[in-house]
Amino acid sequence: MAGILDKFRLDGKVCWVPGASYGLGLAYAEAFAQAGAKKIVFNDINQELVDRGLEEYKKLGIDAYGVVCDVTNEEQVNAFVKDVEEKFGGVDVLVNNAGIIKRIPMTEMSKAQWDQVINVDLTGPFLCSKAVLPNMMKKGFGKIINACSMMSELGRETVSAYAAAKGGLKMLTKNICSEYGQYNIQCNAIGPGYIATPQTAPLREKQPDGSMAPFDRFIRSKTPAQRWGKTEDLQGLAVFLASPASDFINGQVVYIDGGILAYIGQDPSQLDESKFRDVEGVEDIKVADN
Ligand code: NAP
Ligand code: GCO
Repeated sequence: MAGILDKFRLDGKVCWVPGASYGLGLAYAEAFAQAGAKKIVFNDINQELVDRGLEEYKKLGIDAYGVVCDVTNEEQVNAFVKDVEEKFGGVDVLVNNAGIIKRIPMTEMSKAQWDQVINVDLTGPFLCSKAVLPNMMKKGFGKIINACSMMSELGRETVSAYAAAKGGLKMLTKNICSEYGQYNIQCNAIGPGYIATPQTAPLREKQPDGSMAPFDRFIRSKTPAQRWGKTEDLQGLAVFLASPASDFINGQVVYIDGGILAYIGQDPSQLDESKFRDVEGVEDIKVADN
């Protein structure tokens, strides 16, 4: 008799994770493969990153398919989705993971910088979702998981474009749920807290004297767990939202933040560094600023 854990399996499913050469996207894809996914497909914005990703997947024993595709380029997105339909039968699970951030005070941010963030973080998920929905509607099955954020709920200095995009992505999640739930398509979002990846590496960089970055101390004071998240902390939720176990969950943002949104925080100067359960072994890939 099939047990409850079978509901968390992804057997036979083709999973597409844009921007999965490293970071959270790679972690999601690895988890999907372990949960039995038939094929992992991914894209990144240049061949060097795609090759890097293919290397990583090979090391993990995952036979992934990766090509260059910019999620802001509708022609490239549609060509990629058609390619996957012809090669592997179409996308069953889409995680709209690709994202950038620009940390610039709004009064100093150019329109071009604003547009770039909105294009990748909000228009990209629109284009990728629009491309996969027709096949999902035909099949009568589909999972779309958006990469929301603390900034889908909260603001902070210098991240106006990112927060606007992630807030919009929360509402796009609800709208895809509303419009396509009737086709047995579920659209939810993962709302990570502060996770140790290349995107947040600048926030954790040690000071010249070797002391902790002020923002690092600040985030630990806002997080009951007093630590940054690790990419593997999010794998279980990603598999859950991609699997039949979540078929009656739709339009939700599930926050996985170590308690940040529930906690007013404590005085950073009162933190006892000896108690920190540090995030070891996080490879902070130095990536050029987007
Ligand atoms: P990351 O380390 O910066 O990785 C983002 C990935 O997306 C990279 O592979 C990047 O490639 C790719 N990408 C960027 N622009 C793209 C485009 N136009 N087309 C295709 N791929 C593109 O980010 P992360 O920390 O893993 O985060 C992944 C997602 O989760 C993002 O949407 C982020 O906003 C969200 N998130 C992250 C955190 C966190 O604390 N890390 C928390 C909440 C939400 P390039 O290297 O070429 O840019
Ligand atoms: C920042 C961080 C955050 C995280 C994440 C939090 O500069 O505040 O990059 O935006 O990436 O989105 O959930």
